[in-house]
Amino acid sequence: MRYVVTGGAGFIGSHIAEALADEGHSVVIVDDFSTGNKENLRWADGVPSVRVVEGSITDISLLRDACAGADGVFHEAAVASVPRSVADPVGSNAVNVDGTLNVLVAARDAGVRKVVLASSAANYGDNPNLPLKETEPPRPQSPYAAQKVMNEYYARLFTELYGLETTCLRYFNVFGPRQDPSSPYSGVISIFIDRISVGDPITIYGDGTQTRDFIYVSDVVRANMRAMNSEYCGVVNVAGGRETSLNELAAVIMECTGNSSDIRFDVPREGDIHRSLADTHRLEETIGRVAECSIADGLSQTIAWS
Ligand code: UD2
Repeated sequence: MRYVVTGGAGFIGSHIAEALADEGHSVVIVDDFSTGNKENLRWADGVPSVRVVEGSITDISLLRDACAGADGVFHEAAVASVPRSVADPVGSNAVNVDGTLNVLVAARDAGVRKVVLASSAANYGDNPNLPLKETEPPRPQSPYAAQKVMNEYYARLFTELYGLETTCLRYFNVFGPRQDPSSPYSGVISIFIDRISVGDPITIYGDGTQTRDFIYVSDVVRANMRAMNSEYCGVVNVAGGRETSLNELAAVIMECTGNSSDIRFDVPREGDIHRSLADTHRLEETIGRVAECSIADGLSQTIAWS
């Protein structure tokens, strides 16, 4: 089979592309290398079944070329930052909404069977009805979340209007190798591992009782593969269905690294969600249970990579 992975040099996209190549598929990676990086593609060096197309999803002719002859598209490219979307709603909309529309049009016109799209738990906003079910009304609280909600509507429309199969995967807090720890808004696990590994202090915003539903990147890859092969079209949570507090997380990382770091507590971040937990019934019923990796095992593998 031939697959396109947009954002294929990014954290999640590069793992999907690598898994596809390992399974013997031919892969076209589309990435503008704005946040993706060439280091994430070292595994592709000299692999003839992988083609890298450098360019943006805002360029539809580039996407048409990439989608020619493809069976499926994994759409991971995005300006995946809430604070950047707040600072630049127009710029992030151009990539996250117009770019996604380009991906759907290019896939439709090339006769692609299915597009699996990266969506986000951000769509739920600060919703106290835990565990969060896909049937909850979206409550976007940032341009980024509004853009991801729009992606879900467009995906559904393309299925209804044009028969292009689509599944939108609402990722919760994904972690693992290749996640970049360099920004203050990087995933908390990448930041904590970066600091604790060298004994530097970590900062917990709030009292550390806030929870997240963390999922290891290989499990997210598994969800993508299964979604591509499933006939189900719609929105699906991708999460472990487990709540872990920041205090627990810091303790487990210290245990796994064998290091200890001072913990500084600071005021909660503006707009921070207190608890997050996914309902995973739809995931299990439509594409199967994917969270095979425990938090501790995922952390060990991430620490080994870092
Ligand atoms: C995640 C997504 C974000 C958006 C949001 C929707 C990531 C990296 N971000 O944000 O894109 O989809 O969900 O709800 O997946 N924290 C600390 N110390 C640090 C860094 C973070 O205490 O040095 C806290 C932070 O205040 C929050 C928790 O850790 O309570 C998780 O932070 P995050 O940035 O990893 O992810 P989140 O859930 O805020």
